[in-house]
Amino acid sequence: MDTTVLSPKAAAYLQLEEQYGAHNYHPLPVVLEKGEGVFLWDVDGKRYYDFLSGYSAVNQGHCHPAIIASLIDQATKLTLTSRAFHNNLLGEYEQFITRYFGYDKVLPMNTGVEGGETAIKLARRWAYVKKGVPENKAKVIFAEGNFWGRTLAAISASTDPSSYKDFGPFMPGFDLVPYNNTVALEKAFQDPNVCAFMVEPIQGEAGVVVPDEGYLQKVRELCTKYNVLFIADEIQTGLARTGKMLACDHENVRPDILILGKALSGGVLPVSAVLADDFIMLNIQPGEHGSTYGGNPLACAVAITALTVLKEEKMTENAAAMGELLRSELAKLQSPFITTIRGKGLLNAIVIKHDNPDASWDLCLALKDRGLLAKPTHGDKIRFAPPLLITKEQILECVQIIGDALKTLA
Ligand code: IF1
Repeated sequence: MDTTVLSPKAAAYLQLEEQYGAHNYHPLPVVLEKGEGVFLWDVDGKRYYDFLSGYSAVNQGHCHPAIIASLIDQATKLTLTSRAFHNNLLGEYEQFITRYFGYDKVLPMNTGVEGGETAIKLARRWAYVKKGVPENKAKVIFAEGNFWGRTLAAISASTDPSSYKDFGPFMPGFDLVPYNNTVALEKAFQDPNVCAFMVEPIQGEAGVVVPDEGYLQKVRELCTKYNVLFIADEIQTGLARTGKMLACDHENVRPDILILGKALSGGVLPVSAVLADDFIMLNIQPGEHGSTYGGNPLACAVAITALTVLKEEKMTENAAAMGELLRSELAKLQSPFITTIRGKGLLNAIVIKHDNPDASWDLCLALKDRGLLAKPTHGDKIRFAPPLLITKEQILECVQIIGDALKTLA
């Protein structure tokens, strides 16, 4: 039950969206107009801690000054050339990001889902050109519970009816195995036409599902053994979010194809990237893939700074430390309504147990009233993922807010 009383100013904004916008979301009843670091302000000047970070697109904090400075500086010079012509930013960015992550090449795109589509096209092309899979027979394996976007290919891999129902027919050549299950994965790899396994190192949308220690190492071993490309979707887990630069780094595994997005621009504009070595990347010839905005100079300038500040401001280390603190302080609450606290670094979720099916939503409303913004995922899970520059004092204040809000569920 939504107990929110919106100010007339805020209500007017919601009315505009109700009347003129598609109803493809059900946002929390709050209207924001300013963001800085870990904080957001609504149109009435109320301040909130952001515990969603734009679904991990704002790892560096809202409107990070260095990222905004790069945006403004480049915006006054050149924003888009298309790839019909060269520009003075793309090559520098490509060198920067490939050295940063240790791959031969990068294919720059815009949204995360475009990164996923690009990775699958690269894998299929490699299958036909290098692995010898018969044309149109390449298969890609995904894990149940995956989420990699909203395109027809992405929802073709989905096991969530709210993503795929009544959007068929679906993409052929996709198969599913249970997440965190390498026995089922090895069984799927018996098919010689399998060219890739695309997987999130931690499943975000599914509710921050952390696989067993050693899962990623076993995935790496099996992909190598059966000549299957390991595609890591690090769009949500990458870029310091889980307390390592990449979530794959927790197990020291190197995917064959790495997909990045979201915080690659620090939440400033859509920037995604697909990284791979030459034996995969060079199977696509000029004119066979691309996008209008892919690799635009504005995105290149912003992404270089977004990546730089992650290291300069030691956000990986802070995410690891603050994540430990958050989980341990949440556990100390000993709330009867929390059954599980899970996550790595500052990608966390709690699982709520309550007779009221709207308890998670009601808790998020109570958190909002107390100055903290979070949103449920899949009913009973609430993601807690603040920007990675959050301090110890702020974590402790937020746990206080969470503890106070939990009492309203009694
Ligand atoms: C929405 C979810 C999160 C992603 C992973 C690829 C993409 C995403 C692991 C595609 C995008 C976004 C999409 C957004 C909400 C958010 C989300 F709830 F939908 F699933 F984070 F968990 N791989 N996730 O998480 O990237 O094309 O959106 O740039 O669609 O509501 P995109």
